[in-house]
Amino acid sequence: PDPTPWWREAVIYQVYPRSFADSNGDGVGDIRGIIGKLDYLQHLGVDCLWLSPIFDSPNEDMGYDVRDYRAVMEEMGTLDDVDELIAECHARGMRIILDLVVNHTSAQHEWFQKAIADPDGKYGGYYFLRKGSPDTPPNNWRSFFSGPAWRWIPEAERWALRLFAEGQVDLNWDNEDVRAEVADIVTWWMKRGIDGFRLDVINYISKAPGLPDGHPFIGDLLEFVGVEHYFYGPRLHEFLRGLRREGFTRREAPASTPRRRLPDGTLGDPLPPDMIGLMVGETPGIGMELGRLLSGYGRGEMDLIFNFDVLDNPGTTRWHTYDYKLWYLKRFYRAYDRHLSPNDWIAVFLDNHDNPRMLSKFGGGRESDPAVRTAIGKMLATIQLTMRGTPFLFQGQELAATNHAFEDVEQLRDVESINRHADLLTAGISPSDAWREILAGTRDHARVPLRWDPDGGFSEAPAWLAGTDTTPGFSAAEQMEDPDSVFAWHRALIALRRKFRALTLGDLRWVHRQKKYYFGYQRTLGRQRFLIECNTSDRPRKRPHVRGTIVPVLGGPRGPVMEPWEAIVSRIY
Ligand code: ISL
Ligand code: CA
Repeated sequence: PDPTPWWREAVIYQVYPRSFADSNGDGVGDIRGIIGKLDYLQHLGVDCLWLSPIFDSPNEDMGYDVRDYRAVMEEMGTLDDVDELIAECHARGMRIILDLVVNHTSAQHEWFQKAIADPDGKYGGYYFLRKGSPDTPPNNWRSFFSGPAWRWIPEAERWALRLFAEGQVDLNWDNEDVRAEVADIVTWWMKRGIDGFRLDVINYISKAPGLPDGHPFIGDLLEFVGVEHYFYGPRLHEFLRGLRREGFTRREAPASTPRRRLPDGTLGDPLPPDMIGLMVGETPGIGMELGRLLSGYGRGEMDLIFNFDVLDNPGTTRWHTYDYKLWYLKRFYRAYDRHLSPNDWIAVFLDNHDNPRMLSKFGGGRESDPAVRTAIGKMLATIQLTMRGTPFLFQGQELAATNHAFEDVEQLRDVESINRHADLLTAGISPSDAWREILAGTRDHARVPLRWDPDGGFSEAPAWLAGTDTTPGFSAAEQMEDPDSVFAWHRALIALRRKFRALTLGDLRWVHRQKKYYFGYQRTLGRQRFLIECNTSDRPRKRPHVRGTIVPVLGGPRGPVMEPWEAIVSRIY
């Protein structure tokens, strides 16, 4: 049997359901919308979908505030729709994972309602409820979405910990009933056929005993006071191992399994079920070494983690206006490559629903020229889809989606942006400076509807979040027709990965790494050897010499000069 887990060779595609496709014309994306686009995703060639939250929620944070873990958000559809989606993915040889948000629940969750009705009863222990005076929170921790990390609940005369929005109350994982409930939710979905979960802010689940004050200096550096008491808490490893064992390990057969994909591109019989569901950790602030401890090979914890250090150059955050430098990306991956053992694996991502588009961060405005936009889109895709690790594409990357030119905070829907904007104004920042910061970093850039055809095509109604790109040529319909499109390039790269395992499992050797503009490496498996070359600069550059007979398989021809942002994948014989 092949000991390589499927997800090491997979391309995972993140769907933001609210903005993917609207099947019933209410302006909100839904499950049936996704089902209607599975042929598109199969054509692109991705192996697995990850859906951002679809569970019942009051949507204070767009589904990251769950009211019922076993029900589907009304505007997105029904459980039957989800069952059909799972079966339809599997029938196409694709897998599907969901988002599990269990650091906190919605304050409207039944558990929290019971907790505040009887703070000393069973459910009171599910959360962090503290007595005290309504003017003095129990400690100095700050929320990620502004204000203290505590919310006063008058009817219970208690403070409740909430690291995110007011309506997102933190679960107390020290309580074993909470851990059992979460394991149960996972088992329930795995039985329906889900292939795993992405675990939201999973490194925050273990809080330091006694919830001590955060050190103001550490808080200042990291922006959020208190974070050192929960970003890598004392029982984190124990909780993760428990969840893997109790929740993610199959004891019951799933409703369906994906069909095997045969080398010739056709589909075979359904695969036997994976014994353990995929565990992907969203782990803000965790860094390389702690990340290895949370997801290292054979450690019995998670399979993959997201390291967010990749998203911004040192000394900057997404709220700054600056041009992302790709030499940093190279340094980031090189460091990983040196640090990890061959069986350790990471998630390779550049975009997600919480960040501005990398194409715009790197482009710095130059991407308003369609030719530049295409070149940069292809170059970033080349790096992401041939780097060592499992690529996670975010919807729209395959269409070279860029940031949206929002004009006003009224156009935004994200609670983080809206709160932060208000805070900046309260702090006396000028309106234009406040808006510049929000426009640089707002999560809504990534959340505008996917552009299916030149006029939009997401919905017949006005979308819940407005913002359709109008540049000719970049809708899905146009990109699919065009053999030179960024979509076609993604498709070709994904097909190459499937054909040549050197591009997924092969080892990686950097080439001419001291050249700042040149992003070059070889991937080798046995006698299969590939060369990946990118010119990350906006000027033509001399192509460095590489030994061997080099035959381009994507891009090219391979001249002595590299065009600005040129990317080529070649075979070396
Ligand atoms: O945006 C952030 C704070 O400025 C990030 O720290 C972000 O909140 C963090 O990456 C956690 O994100 C995840 O959990 C949040 C949710 O809002 C995000 O959409 C989700 O990806 C709370 O559930
Ligand atoms: Ca809809």
